Amino acid sequence: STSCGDDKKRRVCYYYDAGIASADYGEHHVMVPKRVTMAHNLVSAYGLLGHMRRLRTAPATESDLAAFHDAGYLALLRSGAGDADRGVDAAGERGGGGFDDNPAFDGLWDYCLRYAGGSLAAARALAGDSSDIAINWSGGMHHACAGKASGFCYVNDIVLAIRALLGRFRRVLYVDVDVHHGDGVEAAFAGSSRVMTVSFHQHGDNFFPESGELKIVGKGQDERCAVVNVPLKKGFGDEEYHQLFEPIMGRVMEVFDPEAVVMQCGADSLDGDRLGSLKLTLNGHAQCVSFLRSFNRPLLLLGGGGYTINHVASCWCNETAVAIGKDIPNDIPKHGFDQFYQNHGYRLHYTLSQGDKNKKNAKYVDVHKPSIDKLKQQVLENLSKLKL
Ligand code: ZL4
Ligand code: CA
Ligand code: ZN
Repeated sequence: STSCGDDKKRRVCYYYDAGIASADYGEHHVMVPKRVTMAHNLVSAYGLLGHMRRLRTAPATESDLAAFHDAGYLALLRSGAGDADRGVDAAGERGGGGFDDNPAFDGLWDYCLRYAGGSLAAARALAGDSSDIAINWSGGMHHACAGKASGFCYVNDIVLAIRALLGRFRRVLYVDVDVHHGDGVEAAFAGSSRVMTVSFHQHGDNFFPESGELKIVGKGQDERCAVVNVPLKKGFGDEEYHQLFEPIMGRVMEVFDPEAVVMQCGADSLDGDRLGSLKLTLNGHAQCVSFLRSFNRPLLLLGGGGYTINHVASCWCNETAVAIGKDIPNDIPKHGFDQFYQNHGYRLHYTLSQGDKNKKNAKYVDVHKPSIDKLKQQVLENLSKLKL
């Protein structure tokens, strides 16, 4: 069970659209939208639905998406749906780096409208003050740009949600714990002093998308640019992560003092992820949520990456419980999807045996551990120089 920062209850609303599960990136693709259904089934099996207001399923409209995306790109996305031979990168450009990352598949347009609709409905619930915390685990697609798909993301629901929040709140903080750099959201708000973006991510060895290095503020950079990046090394686990997360986010809350917080809870920063090489436990990941929750500002929780799908489902179910402020038992209740958790003895909090990859990454951590304090100091110093 996870400590919840404080015992005060929150009004939580929750978005789930069963139509998301039918989205299929292709047989061998690593992104599996059905993981959101698995998370939902766990949430339901643990009896958490009774503690939240369920948001009405409401796909976004094309004009909702046009608040950020180029009309030409949206037309391509809409028409490209169902044409499996065509990628939707760089306005239809063929080949190139990300072609297989972002396939055009049957029902793609509908999928985009549904996950974006969830993040918009959740943002509107916070803006209308009907909830303290709003959840959409199918959102969090942080790489999508105004005119192109990137990194499995076609429509940037996060940018749309933040824009909706800006109609009501003066300053919105974005925090991204996905193992990848939140480049699309950062780029969308880099010129705005009303939105600060913070991303923690694995960095180095050409890890996608390669951006998000630590920036030294004041050296040719725009000092008003409220961008914070915390590049991490392979193998970093709970201890290394939280040596950075709490001090940095504590200072961010002080200096930026946001009226609302949007958190991308990508579960690919967990130990044993198929793509990421960080080693957060379920509790280490959830501690990020409970820490931000403890500041008691309107909080939007979104999904994101996560490629070992039973870990993803466990993670987001656990974080739904954290949002509500309810402890749940480690033994997974019997339900239709429980065979997925058999390899972990039907336990939510899984432990992994030390594989080869883990041993290699452990050596990496030893080399980089001494530099964590220096990284922290640099980020804190940058924060003190920001002119907001
Ligand atoms: C796959 O097996 O690093 C896609 C993607 C499809 C199926 C069959 C095709 C095989 C791993 C990844 C060839 C695919 C080659 N299939 C894809 C530079 C790359 C060029 C494209 O969590 N190839 C690009 C994107 C990253 C690259 C990560 C994270 C999203 C998020 C938020 C996006 N792209 C190399 C890869 C597979 C695949 C297996 C893959 N792609 C792993 N990392 C990437 O931040 C949701
Ligand atoms: Ca990140
Ligand atoms: Zn990711």
